[in-house]
Amino acid sequence: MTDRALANAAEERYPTLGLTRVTERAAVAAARLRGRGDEMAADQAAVDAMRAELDLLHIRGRVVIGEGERGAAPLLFVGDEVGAGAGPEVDLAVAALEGSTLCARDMPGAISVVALAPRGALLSAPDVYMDKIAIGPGFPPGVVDLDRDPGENIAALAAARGVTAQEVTVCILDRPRHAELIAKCRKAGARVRLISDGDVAGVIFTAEPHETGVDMYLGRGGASEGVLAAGALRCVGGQMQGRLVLDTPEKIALAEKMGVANPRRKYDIAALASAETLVVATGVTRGPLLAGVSFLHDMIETESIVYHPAGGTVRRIRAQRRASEFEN
Ligand code: VTB
Repeated sequence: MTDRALANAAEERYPTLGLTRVTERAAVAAARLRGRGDEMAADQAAVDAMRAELDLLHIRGRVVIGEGERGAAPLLFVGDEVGAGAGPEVDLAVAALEGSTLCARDMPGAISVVALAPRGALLSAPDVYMDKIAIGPGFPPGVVDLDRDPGENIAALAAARGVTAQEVTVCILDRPRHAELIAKCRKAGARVRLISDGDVAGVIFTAEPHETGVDMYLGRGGASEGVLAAGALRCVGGQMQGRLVLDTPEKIALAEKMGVANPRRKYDIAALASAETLVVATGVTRGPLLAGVSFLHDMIETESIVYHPAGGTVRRIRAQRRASEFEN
């Protein structure tokens, strides 16, 4: 099938608008708790809302990336079955509230995000870290590589863009573990955009450098977040590589149980998320990618972005709905 045919087939097969309602509803539930300092409550509200809405979709869904292992989370755990019980069999990766700290502190960049794909098409990532590198579309394959020095990657990206390293911005999670990485990027001449949380959005920023000002994402974040971001970035033709951080025998054993034969494997974007992955995200707090939820007099406004499969379309959906629709 051509990319175009694949995209059309997937659009017809999957409930695209329905999936948007899923992240909209979760985002609204979380946004009611913006700035209240209670991450757990915001997360719970988003999870409850997302789970309820997912069950209205005509899919036979299985959560492969969710809120935690079975038993560790009451809803949306890995293996949880969602959907109305008819329709295509699909796998789901969900982050009902990605950046719960951002939401609790009413800081930019919290989103609700879901990826949907045919069975087996998303990496079943264990709950560990992943080392990641990502860049946007329009570059020759292999222009950057996870195993190269950050300075080399920055120079290669700058050369491919026809600019100097000074004009490259790298997004990195602000963590002590990244001190050396940050220093290396700055030494190479790049600007570093530090984010306190939310590296799904951090990776996706590279998809639209003109909007977000971010050219490259580097560093260690959640593996689940890596898979979600890969689904979106793949749609626009971006590049990404990730490697699970399996630094203890327990983590290696856990990954093995989930089908990871080579613990040092460097996954490219296609291995993280297949070409048929559909990703939808809705803003909770305002950020470079999406507006946050606005509570108007009797209306609620949301902004979502839909990444269609197979190098397909990116759609932004701005919805205004009656507040009463979100009451239960
Ligand atoms: C990132 C980020 C998340 O965790 O994956 C990060 O996307 C990594 O973990 O929003 P540490 O906080 O341990 O560095 C979050 O910040 C929270 O899940």
